[in-house]
Amino acid sequence: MAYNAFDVIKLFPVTVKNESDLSPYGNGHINDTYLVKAEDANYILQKINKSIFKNPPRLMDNVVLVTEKIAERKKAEGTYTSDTVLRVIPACDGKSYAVYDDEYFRLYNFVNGISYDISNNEILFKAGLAFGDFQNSLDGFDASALFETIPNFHNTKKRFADFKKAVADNLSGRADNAKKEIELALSYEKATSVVVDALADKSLPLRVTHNDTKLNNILFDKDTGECVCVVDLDTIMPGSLLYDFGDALRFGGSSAAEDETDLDKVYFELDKYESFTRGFLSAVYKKLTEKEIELLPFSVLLLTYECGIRFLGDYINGDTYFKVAHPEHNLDRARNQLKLVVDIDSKLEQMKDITEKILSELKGA
Ligand code: ADP
Ligand code: GN1
Ligand code: MG
Repeated sequence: MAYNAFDVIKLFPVTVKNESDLSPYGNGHINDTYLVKAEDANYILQKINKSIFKNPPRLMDNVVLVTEKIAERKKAEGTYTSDTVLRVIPACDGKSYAVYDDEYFRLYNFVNGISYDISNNEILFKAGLAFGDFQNSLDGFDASALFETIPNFHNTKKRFADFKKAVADNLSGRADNAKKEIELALSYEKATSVVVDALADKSLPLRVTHNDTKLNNILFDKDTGECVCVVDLDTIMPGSLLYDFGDALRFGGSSAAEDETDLDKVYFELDKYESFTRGFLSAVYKKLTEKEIELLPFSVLLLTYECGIRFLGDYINGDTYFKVAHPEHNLDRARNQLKLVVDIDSKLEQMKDITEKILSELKGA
């Protein structure tokens, strides 16, 4: 680490007495996150991963735009409080970020809530409501006002091409350790064009979406269990609502953590699908098109597959993208996601029946 977070925090208008008042925080795979215990309150300091987000100032323009819009909405609803709504704390020079040693940092208020890596039905229902409500809050957002922070982020055709290139280049020399997984991944090529092509021919609507709806990007009140706030706004861009639905269930619908290595413990849980879907649809069902509804179950397969090939490609590329805790971490994650893909594939009909049941309940209600 080429920087000392204690020096970085001096670029922001908060008073922190000791180095020990800053500590690594959370389980994100991308940015460096610290809890800051300042004199007046707690904060979250983050180093933005600039090898992934190539233009941090423009990324921060997005984050400021979106957080301000959400704050306005909460104020209008009368639900705004300073520790439940995410806020960018400007640096001493007034910018939404600070530069230290050629790296970009930002400060947020600490939102009083906890995040989960493994879920139960109650949490998932609330997560569904929260992501559905978040999707509604992006409605009417001018997509052209948003910078595309990672172009082609959920372009599964491009992801597949990148994966094939990783296998062909085999930069780490580790492709031989993953022959079975590569073969399985390649056999799903047909799935990769379904959503991308439908967005291109406009049979699916382009919306503004969160694009990284994993459960630990929601903060819950640890006493009441209610969802407090959706965080990790770095990938808010135009996309399909199916990305947010599918990615949330990729993570939340699993019986196990994303890096569980005992694959007998990894399967897709239909009751979790039902709980999340009930929450999500109760927030958004009125605006869904028929094609979006039809593709809800498939989107879970697609986003799980996409993540699986991203992990596997990163393993073969030599772990240049996701943070890893040990050398086989990305391979473990990829095996886990691909196991889920096969299981989800065998459950698509049941997922469809559950979706229809929930929709008819909501429409009858
Ligand atoms: P990454 O892109 O690396 O996933 P996140 O922005 O998701 O980074 O932050 C990592 C974790 O830190 C989140 O999963 C969440 O648990 C926690 N977190 C992020 N922002 C806040 C905040 N403002 N208040 C409280 N916790 C936060
Ligand atoms: C990353 O940033 P984080 O940890 O919330 C990744 C997601 C993946 C996820 C897999 C910007 O999410 O796309 O689905 O890991 N975020 C980015 O756990 O690539
Ligand atoms: Mg995150």
